[in-house]
Amino acid sequence: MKDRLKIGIVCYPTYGGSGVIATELGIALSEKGHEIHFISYDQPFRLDLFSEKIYYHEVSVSEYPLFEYTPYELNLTSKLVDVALYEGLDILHVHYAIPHASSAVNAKQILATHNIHLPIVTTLHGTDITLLGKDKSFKPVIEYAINMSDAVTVVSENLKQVTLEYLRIKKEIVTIPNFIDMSLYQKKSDKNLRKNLAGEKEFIITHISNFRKVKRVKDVIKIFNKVCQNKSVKLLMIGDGPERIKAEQLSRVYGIEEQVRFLGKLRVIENILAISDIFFLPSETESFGLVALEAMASSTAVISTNSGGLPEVNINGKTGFLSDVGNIDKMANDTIRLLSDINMLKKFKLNALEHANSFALDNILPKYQEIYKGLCHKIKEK
Ligand code: GMT
Repeated sequence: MKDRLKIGIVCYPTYGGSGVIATELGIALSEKGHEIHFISYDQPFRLDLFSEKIYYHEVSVSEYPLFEYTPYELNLTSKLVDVALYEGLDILHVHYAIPHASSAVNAKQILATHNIHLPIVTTLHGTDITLLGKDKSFKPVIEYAINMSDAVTVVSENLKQVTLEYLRIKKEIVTIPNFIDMSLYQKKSDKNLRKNLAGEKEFIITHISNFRKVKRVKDVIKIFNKVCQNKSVKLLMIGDGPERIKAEQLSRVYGIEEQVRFLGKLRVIENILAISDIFFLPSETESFGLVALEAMASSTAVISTNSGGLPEVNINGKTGFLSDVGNIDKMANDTIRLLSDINMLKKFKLNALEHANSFALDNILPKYQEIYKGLCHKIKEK
């Protein structure tokens, strides 16, 4: 088998964990000498560097008067066939079940008619199973795409259990937790930035998400409102999405709008996390919670729900506190408790950094490389 592979990576380019993981995986693999071909409908938002080992192929969508709904999946399938044929891909790694895994399976079948056998690795990230997998109108396609993939990985033990519970899966599912490039997150706290965003004696609480319903951003404001009555605090809200307006309105209703800053979709979050004391993630469900890991890698304690894979990331009573979904009082009380005991807060921040270290890129990357190697060996044997 070749040491340096040509790897196609399909991901969503938008603000979200699966795109971040796919992009950082591709960058890390390119640094190990592999040639990476990203395929998406837009440049992945964290892919902002030039490297001779990284290529980006944009999927353009065909407009046709007959199409009331544009069949993106078919454009993607054709693009995958094209890139695989002309770039000579050794492996295709798709992030998110639909339409990425289903298009990849289609492309694989088309390529087989050209006598090309392209192994497909599918990584499930969460909502593709916890939301879409439960939806009858997608379920057969998701099951088929997973079962027809050559290898399937999930980002947490919880997601593995949920996938096996909801879907009829015949394939082995391997858990490879999300990872983090620790070197990016150990920035020193920028005093000027801190001074611009909060008073000297104020603690900084941060929330970062795509502001979808599943993130329960109104809960962020509700928890913060209770904390505000006890402690001197600022809340930094990073990201954007459908629920932002509701969160803004709620902060006005509570009269705490001066205490809350909505900073929009920042591409760089490390410097904000470096000045944060506590990170809020009160999600309805979270297969892993990559953003909590990013906060922890920046020595920030986490107040989160206990749903999905979050307990695998945020260790209750050690790196932060966990609560049932919607338990605003407990999340607020836990925050006040932490902010009232500086020694405890310091200890939690250190624990958070230490636990984040166990998800360091160098520990996780070989797990993906092993899967690629195994599949390429199989193809050679055929
Ligand atoms: O959370 C989102 O809405 C974005 C979503 C995505 O697909 O980008 O995130 C999912 O994948 C991340 C990376 O594996 C996980 O860390 C998130 O927990 C997961 N989100 C959910 O399960 C809601």
